[in-house]
Amino acid sequence: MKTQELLSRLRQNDPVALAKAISMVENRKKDYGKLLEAIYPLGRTALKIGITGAPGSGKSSLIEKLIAALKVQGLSLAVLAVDPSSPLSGGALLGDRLRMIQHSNDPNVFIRSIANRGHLGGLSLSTHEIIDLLQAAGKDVIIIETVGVGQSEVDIVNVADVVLMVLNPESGDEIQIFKAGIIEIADIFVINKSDLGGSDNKVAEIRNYFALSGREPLIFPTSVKEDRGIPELLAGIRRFQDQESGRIIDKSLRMRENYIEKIVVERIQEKMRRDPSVSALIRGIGAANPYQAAERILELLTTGGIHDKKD
Ligand SMILES: Nc1nc2c(ncn2[C@@H]2O[C@H](COP(=O)(O)OP(=O)(O)O)[C@@H](O)[C@H]2O)c(=O)[nH]1
Ligand SMILES: [Mg+2]
Repeated sequence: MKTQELLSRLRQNDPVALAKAISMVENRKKDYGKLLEAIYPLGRTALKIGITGAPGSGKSSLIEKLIAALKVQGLSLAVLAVDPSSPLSGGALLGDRLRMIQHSNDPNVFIRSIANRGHLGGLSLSTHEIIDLLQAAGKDVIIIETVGVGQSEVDIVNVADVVLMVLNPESGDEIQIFKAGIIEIADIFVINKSDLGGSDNKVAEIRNYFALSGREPLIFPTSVKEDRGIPELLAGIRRFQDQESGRIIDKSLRMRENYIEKIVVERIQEKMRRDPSVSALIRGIGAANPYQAAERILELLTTGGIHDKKD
């Protein structure tokens, strides 16, 4: 498929073209950059919902319920499951729950697991790019599930309009998330597994945390097991989207800044890898003095002295 044809099929929300475009971008295949450039300007953007929380808290189970509820509204949906890549396989694991939906072969729900090769410890650049491709395809809602550990959890704010943090009534995660300040990135708290009892305590704990700052946190108890609280949560997300629309626009400007920075860093790294004078510098003075070598490389960069081998 030629890039032009791929693009026009992508714009028609063709799942085969979408999958192909994503692979092309993930694997840095020839013309991937042209394809990404050509999808702009994006006609309209999707609501991007980030879902974070400890493994086992019920993120994938909740997503399955949210999808079922959004699907009946006739919306086109996508789910990205961001997994820390295994150093052995370099691949990503898709949660069982999501695998089930994927196998249901629903054309209105696009599900993709993406390995997080980690860009400066955060979400990899391709996560941003895949979200762009999904938006070009006209998805209405994109849900991004991150494994609730490490930097990808914090970086979710750079791709999501609204961040949900999933907690459980009995979990002791709070101490950790309070301490690490991760709690601050959440727009909405979901106390899932409320069927286990004790969710009131958890709600109080979160309210307490924010009492001093005067922030009124949005908290929704849910139970996937007993199918409770999902419509309320969805309404809460929509309300947040309406009431915070100004903040969401501000935030998307900052997200764009973060995205551009990631693109620039990647392009610089690519150029450095391809320039023989850089490796000569590294092997030469770099062995004796890494700081001097770095300065010289920066000099080459700023004076346009770095050249691709191909040039
Ligand atoms: N009791 C109870 N179990 C739940 C609920 N939601 C999810 N689970 C279970 O919790 C486990 C982890 O769920 P999963 O969605 O894979 O969690 P994730 O790792 O956060 O994506 C599964 O065994 C689910 O069946 C709930 O509301 N109540
Ligand atoms: Mg999961």
